[in-house]
Amino acid sequence: MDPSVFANIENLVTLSDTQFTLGSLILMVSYGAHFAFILYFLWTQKDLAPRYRLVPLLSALVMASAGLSLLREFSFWNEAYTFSGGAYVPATEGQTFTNAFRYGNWTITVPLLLTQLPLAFGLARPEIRRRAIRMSIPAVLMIWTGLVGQFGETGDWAQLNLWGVISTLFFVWLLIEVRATIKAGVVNSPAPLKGFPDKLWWYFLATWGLYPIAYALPQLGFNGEVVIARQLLFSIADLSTKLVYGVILSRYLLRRSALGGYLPAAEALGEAPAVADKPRGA
Ligand code: RET
Repeated sequence: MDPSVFANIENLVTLSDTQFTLGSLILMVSYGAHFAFILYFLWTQKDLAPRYRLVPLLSALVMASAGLSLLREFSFWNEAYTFSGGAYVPATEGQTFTNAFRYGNWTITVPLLLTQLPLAFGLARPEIRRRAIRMSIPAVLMIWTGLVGQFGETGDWAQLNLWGVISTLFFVWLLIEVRATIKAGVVNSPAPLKGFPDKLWWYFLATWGLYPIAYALPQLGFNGEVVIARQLLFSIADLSTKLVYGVILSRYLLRRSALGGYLPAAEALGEAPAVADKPRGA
C-alpha cells in the first residue's frame, strides 16, 4: 500500500514478537508510572509551605492527563497490529496507530509544566502570570507546528523538516523565556539554594531536547528498530520532563519551605526533631 496514506511509521512496519512486546511494555510502564505518581504528588503537598502546594498539585494534574493519553497510545498499539505468520503485522482494517494524540496532550501539560517554574521560585503573583503566559505562547506554537510536521513522517521529508525548523524557532523563543524565568529564580532563591535554578536549566535542556530527536528519527528508516527506539525515546522524555522534573521541584520546595521556617518541612527533612520523637520526660 502507498506509505503516504498513513500518518505514522508504526503503520508501515512489521514487528517481531519481541519488538511488539517491547513497544507494549514501554507504553504500559509509562502510563503506569504516571498514574502511580498522582498519589506521590498529592501526598508530598502536605510537607510544603502552603504557598508552594500548587506546584505538586499541578504535577498531579499532569500525571493524570499524560497517564490517560499514554493509556490511549497503549490501546492504539494493541489494536493496530495483528499476529499473523509469526510476526506482528500492521492491521489492514480497523485502527491505525498515531502519535498525534501526544501533541494534543502536550498542549495541556506543557503550559502546566512551565507555570510550575515561576510558582516554585516564589515570584510575585503578577510576575507568575506574566511569565507563564510568555512561556506558554511559544510552547503551544512549537507543539502545533510540530503536529503539522509529524504528519509528513511517512516519507514527506520536506513537510517533516520544514515544519520541524519552524517548530524549532518557537523552541528557541521558548528557551529564551525559560532562561529569563530561571534567572529570576536565582535572584529569588534563598542563599543555600541559589545554585538550584541553573542546574534545573541544564536538566531542562537535556530532557526537552529529546523530543525533536524522536521527531526526526523516522528519517533513519522504516523498520522495527526505529519504531521501538522512537517510542522508547518519547517515554524517557515523558518520564523525565514530567515525573522526575516534578520530584526535583518538590524536593527543592521542601528545602525551601524548611529554610523559610516551615516546621513540617524541616521535620520531613529530618532537620528538626518531631515533637513525638522527643524522649518522654525530657
Ligand atoms: C517538536 C517538533 C520538532 C521540533 C521541536 C519539537 C519540540 C518538542 C518539545 C516537546 C516537549 C514536550 C513536553 C511534554 C510534556 O508533557 C514539537 C517535536 C523543537 C520540546 C515537555
